[in-house]
Amino acid sequence: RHKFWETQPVGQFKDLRDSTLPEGPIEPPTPLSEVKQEPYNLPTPYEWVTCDINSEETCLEVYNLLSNNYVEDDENMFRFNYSKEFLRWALHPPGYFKTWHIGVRVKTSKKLVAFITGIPAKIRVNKDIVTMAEVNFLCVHKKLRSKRLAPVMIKEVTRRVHLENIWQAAYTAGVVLPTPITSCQYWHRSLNPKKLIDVGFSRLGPRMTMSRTMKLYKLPDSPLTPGFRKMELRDVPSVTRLLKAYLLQFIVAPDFDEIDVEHWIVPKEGVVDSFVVESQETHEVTDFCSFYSLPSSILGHPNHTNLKAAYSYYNVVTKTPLVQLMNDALIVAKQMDFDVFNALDVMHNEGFLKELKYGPGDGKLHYYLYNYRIKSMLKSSELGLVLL
Ligand code: YNC
Ligand code: MG
Repeated sequence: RHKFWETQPVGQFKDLRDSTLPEGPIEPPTPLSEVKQEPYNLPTPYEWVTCDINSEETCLEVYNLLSNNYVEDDENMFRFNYSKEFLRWALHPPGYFKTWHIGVRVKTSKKLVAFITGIPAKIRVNKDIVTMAEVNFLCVHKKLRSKRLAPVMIKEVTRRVHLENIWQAAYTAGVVLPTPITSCQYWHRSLNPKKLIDVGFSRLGPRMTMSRTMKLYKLPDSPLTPGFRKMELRDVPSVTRLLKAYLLQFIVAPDFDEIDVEHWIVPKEGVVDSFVVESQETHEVTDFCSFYSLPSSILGHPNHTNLKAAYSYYNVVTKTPLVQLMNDALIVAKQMDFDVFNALDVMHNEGFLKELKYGPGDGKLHYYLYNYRIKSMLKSSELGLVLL
């Protein structure tokens, strides 16, 4: 059934009921001298390249490949449209390896036709902190699909991860592979219901008119929580403390330090936004919320070409009710002209989704670990990890 994945050190479907298998690495690391020194072979028309995302020209080529060939919904109405600034942010975290940004070009024309990336991350699984690669942006040009190029790309990124003495990875996919550590669902909160209905993202509910729908999703003009403000660089220590303490309760979660928080959480215009609640009395930061900006292209619509979507990232409360904080997140996202606010049912998100009028999406997002077995599948609420 899975000619490639059956050969890889991942949890296999046949082992799912076997609770005697130990938690931890499936295969031990091999000595670095035994890691293959040359790249895997590609079909002769193609060559490997390392993509320098700092180069404006290369970044544009990657952007163009993804914006035309990356993930679409099941009905092919929308396609992710990651911005160049977003790609630079996503691929340049602290300690990144430029060799993990891998392209495939046509030898003769130099056209970029495939891409895959890894970035390093410390991920805690139960009590163990494991250095992993987060693998993302696997993309093969539409005209080169179903030629078994993807397994070669995955083997090559694996080889380059091994060369850095890293032996585990985390990744997500919309498809079921051997075997998910958890399967999550996206929920969607309309901010601009008229446009969402016009473009076919959502439908008018039964016995609902457009004006009733617009009233249903109406939000205040500005946030309601006293002390709610945009996060600043000076908030990094307190946000890191809040986030570290919060993430400890999940079975799989990143292990963030201040350097990571400065990269991943501090607002970056058009890419990631974060807000804190500062106590009016003590001036301590007691809560924060964050979301990233990932628009989708609207395929074949006469009037609309782009859907502005915000994605819930990491949110932590210690004083403000979670529903109130996430309502303020909706309010500022609406002010910023987002059309929809999306959230997975991970962490404590189930505590605000229904209350704040999110509706369930179709399709699932499956989370995977490479070369790391866990004892049993997690509930989505036991997962503390959001991948971009
Ligand atoms: C996928 N999304 O099952 P079997 S997510 C992993 N992730 O293998 P071919 C995938 N594997 O089943 P195509 C996959 N999709 O025979 C398919 N596969 O064992 C497997 N789409 O290869 C599939 N981006 O080349 C099968 O398929 C084999 O030409 C078939 O290419 C696939 O980034 C793809 O959805 C996805 O661009 C590139 O369809 C193509 O169809 C495409 O014949 C649109 O491949 C964009 C899209 C995927 C987004 C993502 C995470 C990727 C994780 C990869 C695994 C990383 C493992 C860890 C490595 C480091 C390890 C260390 C240490
Ligand atoms: Mg292929």
